[in-house]
Amino acid sequence: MRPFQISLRFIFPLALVLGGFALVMLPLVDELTQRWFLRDLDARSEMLASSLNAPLIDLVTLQDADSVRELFDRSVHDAHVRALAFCDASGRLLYASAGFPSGLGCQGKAPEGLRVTDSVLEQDGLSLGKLVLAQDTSFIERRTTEFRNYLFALFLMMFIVISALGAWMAHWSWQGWMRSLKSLLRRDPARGPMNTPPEFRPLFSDLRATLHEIHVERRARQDSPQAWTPEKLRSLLHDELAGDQVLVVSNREPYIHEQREQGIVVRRPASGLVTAVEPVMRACSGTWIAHGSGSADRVTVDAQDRVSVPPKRPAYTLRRVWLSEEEEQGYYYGFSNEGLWPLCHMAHVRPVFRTSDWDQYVTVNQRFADAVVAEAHVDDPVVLVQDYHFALLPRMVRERLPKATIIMFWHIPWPNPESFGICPWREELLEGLLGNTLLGFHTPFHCKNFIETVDRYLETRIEHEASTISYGGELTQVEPYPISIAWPETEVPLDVVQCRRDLRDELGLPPTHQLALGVDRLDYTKGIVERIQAIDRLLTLHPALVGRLSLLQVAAPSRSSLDEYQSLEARVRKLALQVNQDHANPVAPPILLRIEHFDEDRLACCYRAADVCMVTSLHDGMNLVAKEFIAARDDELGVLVLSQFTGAARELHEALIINPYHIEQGAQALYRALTMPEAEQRERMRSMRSVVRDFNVYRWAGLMLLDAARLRRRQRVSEKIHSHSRQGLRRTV
Ligand code: ADQ
Repeated sequence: MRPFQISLRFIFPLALVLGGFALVMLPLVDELTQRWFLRDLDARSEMLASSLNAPLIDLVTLQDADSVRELFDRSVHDAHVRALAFCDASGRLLYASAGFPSGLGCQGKAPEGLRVTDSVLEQDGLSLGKLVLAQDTSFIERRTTEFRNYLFALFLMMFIVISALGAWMAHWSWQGWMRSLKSLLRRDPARGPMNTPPEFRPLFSDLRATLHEIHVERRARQDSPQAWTPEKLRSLLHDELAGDQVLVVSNREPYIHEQREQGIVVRRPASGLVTAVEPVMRACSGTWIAHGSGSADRVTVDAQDRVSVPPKRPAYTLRRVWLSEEEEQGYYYGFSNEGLWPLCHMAHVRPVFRTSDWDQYVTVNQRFADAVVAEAHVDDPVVLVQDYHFALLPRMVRERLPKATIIMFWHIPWPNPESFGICPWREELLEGLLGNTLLGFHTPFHCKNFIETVDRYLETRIEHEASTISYGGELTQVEPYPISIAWPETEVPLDVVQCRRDLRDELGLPPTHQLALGVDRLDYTKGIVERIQAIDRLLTLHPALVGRLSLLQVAAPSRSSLDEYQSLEARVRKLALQVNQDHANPVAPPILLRIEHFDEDRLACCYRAADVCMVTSLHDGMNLVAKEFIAARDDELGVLVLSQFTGAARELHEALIINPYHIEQGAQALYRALTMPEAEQRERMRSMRSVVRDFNVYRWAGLMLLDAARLRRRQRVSEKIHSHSRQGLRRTV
């Protein structure tokens, strides 16, 4: 059908052109042929007249009427000469051949179908009279019509032949394109750029990249997101990974036991990673292996270094791994946070690489890999490795448990190959990561950067369209899985009005005081300095807001033993002080800086009490604060100002998106947020809430585990095939 439609697009213009051409040409051709025939007749009549001239003069002079008539009758045998006559000088008809029209005479008008010409006969300069020739012209009309018909038939034939040829070519080309496109869509590995039709070659990689993006997006949209709940995740684990052991490895533990004056307390760390992985562990009752960092951690574990968590309603096992101070310094603070963290974030802080840190990184990765092997009571557990602290662990586990399904999620951005290339141990890190079965990033862009980095520094085979990397005979699938939060379950929600009042009371602010909120770990990637500068700029531009607006910045202390973080804290404190001095007023300081960890409920209350939430990261894998703010706002009010350099900006299009480096722009966005009508706030918030509710953390984990289950099934089938063929071979031998 499609080639036929394409052909019609060609046939219609062709018919118009040929039809128009025929309309113009046919009358012209008619006229031309008539003129040719008449000229031919005239030439013939001249020839006849000159051949009759001499005998006729003799016979007329002799007045031999019979001979004249005989001469005339002989001459009219020419097909086109109907009759001949002779008129004397006075115009009297003297002789005429048989068939000379009676009424014609010497001066008469020729009837239709006849052409009359005459030729003067002279003797010695004296006119004897004239020879009259009557020629039949009816054949001219007949032949012209015939010629016109032939010509018309020729045009018609041309039209039919060209149309048929065009339709055939369209059909043939269409079939070829469709075949190529289908094999591209089918991701036919045999169809590399060289086997693609030449017209597709320039588009080949674009087409494949686009197809992959469409595939990812379609998969994201088609998986009935509303249905992703803890129950669905549980039943997925039950259906897809029934009986399989699930182990999680992360640096940060989900529960920290601290020794305080009043006794042992349990703390949950401020970490996006913990927020995201905890619901998975609750759902699958597995084992979480993490660094025991709390002062009371050792006294709360059993003989195998295990403790059941969450403390109030135990659902899974936490296995603690102990690190010496030196190890923690080198592996965690050194290589992970002074090396890899700045290496992967474009925040203009230089990475520091020390061999001693690297050595500790290798040792600790091995320690955790040993713990995984020790905790595994099957030979093919599902191991979920979290983050950049364990780039080497996947290969270490793979060497000891070759059948394990190792899934790793990289929670921070992946830089471009040039940036990554400055790491002295880049090949080792990449080899470690290629021990994974599945490697996840937040965005397709980070996946692309990773694949390009591998391509640059290792000898691998990369299938871009399938997003797989083959290294040393093993396959790693690289996919984007945008992380999210657990949508708050419908317990009795906190009252927004109450939260607004309570928080303002606590901060000593008037009830109508406008509040912007920042919640982060105190990290240089989060753009806290730029946020305070934007407030400063706003108050300079709109002095009427002084005393009516404050930024509550809640910054959880983080990595505070590192110089870079200490100087950040000092800078933030100094800047806050400066801004508060510059815009001093009797009502409230513009910057309310709280460098402390807030518990979950207190944080939820802050989100609800705020008019604006400011997420101004200079670079961020995802940023969960943005999503937590949205989830907390069941009143559908409040505005999110969001940095374009966060993964979240790819999903939350209704936020006010800013470039945090552009302080002026940040101030303008903040002003727009503070003055935004409620109707617009509702519209934006409603739309973002539906995104965050549907694309929640259960879906993040679910999609990753579904992919892992699919890869696991594939691996089991191929193992069966191998073992059958080995048995067959043995029998044959
Ligand atoms: P983080 O860099 O830690 O996470 P983010 O995603 O914002 O950044 O998560 C921070 C978490 O800590 C949030 O759950 C937040 O509520 C909590 N938090 C922050 N400050 C707090 C405070 N003062 N008191 C209490 N809680 C606080 C890394 C990557 C991110 C990625 C996550 C998840 O850097 O890009 O989104 O992992 O993959």
